[in-house]
Amino acid sequence: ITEFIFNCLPWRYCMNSNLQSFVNNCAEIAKPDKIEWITGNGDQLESLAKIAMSTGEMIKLNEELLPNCYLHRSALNDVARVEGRTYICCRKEEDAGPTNNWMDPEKAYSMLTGIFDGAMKGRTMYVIPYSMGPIGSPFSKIGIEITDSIYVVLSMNIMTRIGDEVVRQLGDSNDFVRGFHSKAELNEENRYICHFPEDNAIWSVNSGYGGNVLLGKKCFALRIASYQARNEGWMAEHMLILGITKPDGITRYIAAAFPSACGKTNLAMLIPPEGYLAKGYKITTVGDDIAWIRPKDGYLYALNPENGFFGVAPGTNAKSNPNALASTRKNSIFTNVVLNKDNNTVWWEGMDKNPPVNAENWKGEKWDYRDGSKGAHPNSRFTAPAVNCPCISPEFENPEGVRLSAIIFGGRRARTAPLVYQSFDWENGVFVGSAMASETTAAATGAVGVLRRDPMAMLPFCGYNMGDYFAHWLEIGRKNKNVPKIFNVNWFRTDNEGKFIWPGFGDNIRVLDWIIDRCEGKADAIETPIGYLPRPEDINIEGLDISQEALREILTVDKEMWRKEAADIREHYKKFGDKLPQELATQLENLENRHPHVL
Ligand code: OXD
Ligand code: MN
Repeated sequence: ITEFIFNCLPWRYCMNSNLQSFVNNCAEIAKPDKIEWITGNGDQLESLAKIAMSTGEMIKLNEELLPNCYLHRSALNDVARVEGRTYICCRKEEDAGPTNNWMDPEKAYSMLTGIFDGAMKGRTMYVIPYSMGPIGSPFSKIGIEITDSIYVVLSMNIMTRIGDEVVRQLGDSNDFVRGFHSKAELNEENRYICHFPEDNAIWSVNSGYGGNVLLGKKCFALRIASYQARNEGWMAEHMLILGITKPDGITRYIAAAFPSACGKTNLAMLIPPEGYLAKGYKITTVGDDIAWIRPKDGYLYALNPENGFFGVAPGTNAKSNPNALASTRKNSIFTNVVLNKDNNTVWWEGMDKNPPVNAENWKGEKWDYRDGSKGAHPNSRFTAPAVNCPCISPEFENPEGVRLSAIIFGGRRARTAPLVYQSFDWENGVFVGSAMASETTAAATGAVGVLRRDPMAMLPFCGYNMGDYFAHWLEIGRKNKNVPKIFNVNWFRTDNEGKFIWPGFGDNIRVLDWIIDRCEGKADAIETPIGYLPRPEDINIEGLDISQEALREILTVDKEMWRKEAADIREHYKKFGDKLPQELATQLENLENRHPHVL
């Protein structure tokens, strides 16, 4: 069948024999009725949207209020990343490491070939050429995703740069990531997200959830790319990138790693409070989820490989993140949110205080908010083009990336971690990142609110042995003289009633301000066993409703809690065995030893 199909293809696609044989092989296994190449052309995308509307896969929303926007509902059993079914398939189990599921590549290919066999019968197979990063940038990399889902095609069009131009850029090169996706029957039992870093390949089957199927995102830009980055001397990280412009008019750049659904999008799009705006502070967004970071002249430069935002909808509102909300007002796709039947728009918990009365919940059932049930799924999402974002950085398309002043780690910790601290140096910063912990969220299946160690927020995304990953971080610091300073933040400390102490959102600029001043040697700090902390008076709380006492509380290092923390890190480190770099073992000892003296 494939010979016939190829005869119908535009000639330029036939130029690259590697590409041809990849598509051929996938078609032979999945046996689609038809193959369609995605050119990126507007007419093609529009007609695909029409097909998706006719099958119910997408619901067109109000053209006046939400032009060119759609609602998509996933299968009920398919609403988040499935870490338990996500595999790194490399030849040696040790190379996947203790934090990844591992499968032997031969075994994985043979099992998956069985599941993919005939999975696209009666369907069209779409071939999406895409670039992670601006097309042609030396930072960028090309992928080809094969899929039988129009939702995937339209979402990839938002999240990446797709189409003919990418194929032209690829030329006859064999350097592309081979992504093979089929929703198959959306059967949970046969759902697999498998990565073959040694082959530049990803096979994803029986899911339609963004994080599992938009293969450019987590699968390529983090899992495969982290492996490539280690071999090639750069870094692929789960980080937002923002620019902070100070009253002096100079913009500094910060990258920050927080686990999924801990506010990366909110921090990346922060709007400073009035007083700060008046002084001339401004935040611009380079990225909200992924940073590809390369050393140059001893500095680190970061680029966002994505072209859109795949953000968590609940809690996004005109106050918490007006920029994200504005980004979703056209050319966007919403997944698993509430449908307002009166005006054909969408709603989610935390959007405003007026849930629609005539509405359908994320499952498509008639929904009455008064019965107390949630209308949107807690992991419901928007997929919005970056160009829509009012505060998108002028450097967003810069093919060289932006030079980083600081790297921030953070997570949700009701206790223990203070509002902010600075690591003693790069090596100590790597220690801080390696020990990062956060209470789990709805972004992945499993229990919510459980504390887990999530090093550099990469636990679910590191494509190789995490011990080697720590070593790679250390090496980057050794080889580059002007690496960013490393900090840790925690916006989520609660009081005895469980209420957040720090206001967060726009007021987080008060902390970023201290961070930048520290980078430039302009702010004071006190030395504690865990790093440098601001004194309460070093954080500007003008116009804030927080007492000095409360601020003092979130800026203290509790001796007992940190003793427990150190013991828990020791436990966490055990799983890396002799892959744990000696430097980090020493860092832990240093932390343990500093306690009796300083506290
Ligand atoms: C995401 C995630 O969707 O981390 O960004 O799960
Ligand atoms: Mn993420």
